Amino acid sequence: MVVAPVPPFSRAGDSSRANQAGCGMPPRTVSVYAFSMKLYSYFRSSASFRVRIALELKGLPHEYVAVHIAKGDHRNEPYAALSADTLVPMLEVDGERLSQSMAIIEYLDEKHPAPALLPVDALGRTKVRALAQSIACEIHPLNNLRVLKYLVKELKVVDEAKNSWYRHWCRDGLEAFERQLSQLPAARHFRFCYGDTPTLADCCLVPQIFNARRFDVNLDGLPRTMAAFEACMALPAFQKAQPSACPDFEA
Ligand SMILES: N[C@@H](CCC(=O)N[C@@H](CS)C(=O)NCC(=O)O)C(=O)O
Repeated sequence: MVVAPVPPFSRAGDSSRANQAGCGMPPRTVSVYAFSMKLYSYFRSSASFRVRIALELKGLPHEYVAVHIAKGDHRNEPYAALSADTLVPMLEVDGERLSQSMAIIEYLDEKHPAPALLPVDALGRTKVRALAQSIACEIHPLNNLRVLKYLVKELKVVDEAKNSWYRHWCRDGLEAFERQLSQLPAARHFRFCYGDTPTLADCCLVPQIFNARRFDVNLDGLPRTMAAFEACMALPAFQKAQPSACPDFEA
């Protein structure tokens, strides 16, 4: 099946590990496969980046559908007719449309258990979810696009003040994240946020550090956090999921 691009979505083919490793489909080509999963994403969206990481870690083929949220395409048809919350990411799978990155990742983890993104024990799962939520529920909601736009457009905040807001809440949240990591009993032996394999917590951490760098947030004095970030970025799955590897990437 040939899938033609439908404006304003750009369908960019499969960005999965399976495709990039073997089938030789370069980015920006039209897909010739019918994928059972379709990810609506924006290269710079950190919530989408979380799901891209999970899909890559699990090697799940999917079609990438770009939604240009900076241009407002998420609030207009055709995306607005598909997505209830008009946010990215959205994953279409088995005729269902799934929203909320962490719910999507947990769904993928249940349906495709290997490699596991949550520990086998209840305590471990709680710790990993707490780390993930420190990013996704504490930092990200204060700093996402619509909040920053509201500060500037409605509250008439100047750009520098908006950036200070971003840096303040991001740094504050990452310091809390670092304290959480340092309180884990076995933390000093962990390669990633929690253990020797990436978890949901790493899926959330890495995109947040990308955003922090984009906004010039001071990342000094966060040794465990940054060690986990570096360990993740040494893995091909994280490299393939990063914004610059996305078909809709803009420099
Ligand atoms: N909690 C949601 C957050 C989704 C979200 O806010 N996505 C951002 C991109 S990272 C978005 O679509 N922003 C559009 C806007 O703020 O208008 C999740 O984890 O999926």
